[in-house]
Amino acid sequence: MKIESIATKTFTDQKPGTSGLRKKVTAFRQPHYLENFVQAVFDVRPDLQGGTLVLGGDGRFYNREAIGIILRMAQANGVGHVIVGQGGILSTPAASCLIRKYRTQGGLILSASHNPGGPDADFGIKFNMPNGGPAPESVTEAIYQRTLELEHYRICPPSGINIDHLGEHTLEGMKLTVVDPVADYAELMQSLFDFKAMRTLLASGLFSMRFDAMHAVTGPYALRILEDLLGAPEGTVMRAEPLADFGGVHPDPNLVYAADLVAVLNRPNGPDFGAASDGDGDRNMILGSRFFVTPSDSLAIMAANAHLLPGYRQGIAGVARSMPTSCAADRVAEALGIACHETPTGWKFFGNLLDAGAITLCGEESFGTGSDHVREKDGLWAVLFWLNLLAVRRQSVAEIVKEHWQRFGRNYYTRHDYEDVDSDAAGDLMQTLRARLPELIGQSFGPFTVTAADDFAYTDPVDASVSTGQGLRILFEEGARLIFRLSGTGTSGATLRLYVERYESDPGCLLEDPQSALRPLLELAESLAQIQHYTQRSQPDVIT
Ligand code: G16
Repeated sequence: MKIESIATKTFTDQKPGTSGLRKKVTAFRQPHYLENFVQAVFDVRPDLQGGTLVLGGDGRFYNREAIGIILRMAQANGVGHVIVGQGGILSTPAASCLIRKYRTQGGLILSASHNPGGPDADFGIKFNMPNGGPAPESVTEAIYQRTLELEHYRICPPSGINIDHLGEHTLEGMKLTVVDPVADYAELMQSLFDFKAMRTLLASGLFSMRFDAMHAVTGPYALRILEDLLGAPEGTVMRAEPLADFGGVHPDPNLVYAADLVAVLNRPNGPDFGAASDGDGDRNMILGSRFFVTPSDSLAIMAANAHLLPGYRQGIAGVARSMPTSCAADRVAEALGIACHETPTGWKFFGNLLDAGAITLCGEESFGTGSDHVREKDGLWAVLFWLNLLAVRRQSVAEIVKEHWQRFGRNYYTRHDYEDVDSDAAGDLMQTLRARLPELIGQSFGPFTVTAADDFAYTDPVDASVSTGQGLRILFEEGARLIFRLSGTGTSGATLRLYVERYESDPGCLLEDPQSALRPLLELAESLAQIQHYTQRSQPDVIT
């Protein structure tokens, strides 16, 4: 076997963020850039030598080229077996499913998630561990350190293997299996949910749904599961064909970027249930007829109802949410007598808790929910969870949510994003506010009295690792919170996220518009942090 050792130069910007290395396609296409990062992964994960690697991505621009390069590098680095999705396609949760099912030594997932695709848009790569979850900070840091010192990478010449052909291929020194990207994942979903009940609901003539795949990776998954296996009528899945540039749409399932779906659900006599997923299929948005379910509420409602679904009939061990996610799930956990863990933003922080059996469900405000079935958040899983729930409870989405608020109270919640802000200005805002935090404690601002203010730090209860600098929190009496964070997933400038929450238990005050219910806190956030001054924006780019 011919192995070439290619001289590379050091790149200083390959530090993974919230979820792997995300950069512009133009950065990844610089000579040796992708190769440098991939070689660092092989160097810090020696188990891959002679081991099995799962490989796939969300089909965005540069996916196929990158898969070709990684296959040649895997061969040169002595990987024994690569399992690749047909055409290089794997949704992020499906990749996690394959890593776990075939007990592999890990996986490389190519995606910039909800960020746009195309030659001038975004790309990304991350390594997932043998448990199927994103590498923890200790591993991403080791990969980063290795990228800084690498001088050569190893690569074989192109093999001419066609990754569109299903089945086993033998390359010199390495086995390659091209798998149907959907089959194993669909089988896992059938083990968790009551497909018969969902089929009955969809065939009843009393219910209809729409799923927006946003021209991203979930198209083939949704077509197979919703239309083929569950019998939903053709056309239920909209924008089903995965495209390298996502058809020019921003594949982020929220009220702004999935506006077409929202419009369908807002029509008189529109569908009863609507859902969307993102570029790589791990995020979800849940809608009812003229009704939006916040991801934080969705997690709480899942926790309160999990026992109604086959995969969770025995109850849930515990629940976890990221720190900026609303505290709605905490109230359910308390009622169920189970623990609710608060972790930093980033799915990787749930991994240890899931592996230890401390939690069954977890979720984030950033449109991510999941369970112990894989080690990634899972968009279609969340959609099936809700569909199964609707089939069991035979109520509308809005009725289920409103009943939940009546029982547990409502955590009014919103997130305001200021995108592509000047990085220095965003840093200054955070630094100035951080310095003011100690003096805020005990102060009252109108009806709000500050009980605590800090820069969130987390000690993992399983391995005692510590993560600091995870977001500025200002906590008020009676469950109100203001949180400021800089995103770790953007690819240009800085994105400031402001998260605002207030708890309401008065049964007569549960149906207000969140933006008005939270207005006084939003004004307080502006006066404390001078957002307009630092960002030079009069309003956020995205409100969810
Ligand atoms: C990633 C992470 C999530 C995180 C989200 C937003 O999601 O996996 O855990 O909540 O980014 O992170 P940030 O606020 O730092 O931008 P995805 O869907 O992009 O992989």
